Amino acid sequence: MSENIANLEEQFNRRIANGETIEPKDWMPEKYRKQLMRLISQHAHSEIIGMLPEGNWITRAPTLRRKLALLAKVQDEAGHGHYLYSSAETLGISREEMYDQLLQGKAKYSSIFNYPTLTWADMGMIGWLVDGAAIINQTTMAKCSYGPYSRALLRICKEENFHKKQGMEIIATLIASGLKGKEMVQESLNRFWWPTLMMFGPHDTNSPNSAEMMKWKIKLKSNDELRQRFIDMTVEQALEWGLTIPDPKLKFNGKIRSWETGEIDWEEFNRVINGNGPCNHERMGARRTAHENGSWVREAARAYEEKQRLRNISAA
Ligand code: FAQ
Repeated sequence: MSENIANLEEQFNRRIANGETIEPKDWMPEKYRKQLMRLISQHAHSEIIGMLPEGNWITRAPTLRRKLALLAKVQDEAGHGHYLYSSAETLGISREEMYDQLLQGKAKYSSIFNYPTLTWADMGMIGWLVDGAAIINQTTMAKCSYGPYSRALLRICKEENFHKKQGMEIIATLIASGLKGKEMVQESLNRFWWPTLMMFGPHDTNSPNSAEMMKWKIKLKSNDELRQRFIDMTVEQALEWGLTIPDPKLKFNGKIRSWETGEIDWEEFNRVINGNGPCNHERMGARRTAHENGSWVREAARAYEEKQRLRNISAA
């Protein structure tokens, strides 16, 4: 490493240690840039793919009020994808490159969106559990060292809070509607509980990216710490509703005032993140079709841009 780079790196590390925010034009180590591109683009892809499981229920929402709320939620997720793609672009990667990585299967997106949404209760479950897990992860990362990501997350978390509340309201309404409603909620919880715990990623001891990301304050809490925070909060909510967490090993440890769980099925997790979960092919197929169907919009935008460029040249 040249002396100049070593100096820059030392200054950079000092800024991180002082809790300063790194902005796009600041010097940063190449690996810091690469880790952020990977993280933010995966997050953006998750928001866009994450529209599909709920989008599936827009036409079947039980009332107009529910339809409006669901439609707005799915639109919000598209908006989150856009903030995040813009935030990743500040690191020097284009939106086209990120889409290509997704469509070629080179970029990951959250495992949770590879599970089907079979009943209306799943709309409540996604709001309560999936948005709930996302909020725990993202409110922590909103204090991360990279300015554009941190600012995008602040805004996203405000909206995710609404999403969680509308999910909890769906669940509370179903439970209050009587036995059948509560059975629907329980059946949905049985399917979504373990995949939601997987959203936080592998155990800290098996997480190859964590050490570097924590050193640079991209991640501020580890995968296991965040997962435990989610479990402790959510188990109490489930018990309050009279629901059963589908984990025979679940028990409260009074000494540390925390819930201990059974082990996640890591084989299932690896299958899903490597493209072989229940809906991976369907989700990627839907994205590819949407991308192909949207090609005329991209062509029209490019033609308009070129026309404006030529007009500006002739006016100059
Ligand atoms: N799914 O070394 P680590 C939402 C991969 S948004 C798929 O621990 P890292 C809103 C990981 O990428 C949900 N892949 O990785 C919404 C890495 O692979 P790579 C998305 C996973 O980055 C609600 C490898 O395993 N949220 O829900 C998963 O330090 C409702 C090794 O793992 C975010 O993206 C997984 N669950 O930590 C939308 C938040 N876990 O890249 C619609 C930001 C791990 O080396 C409807 N992301 N992998 O090939 C993060 O906080 C982190 O990326 C983690 C993983 C914690 C997910």
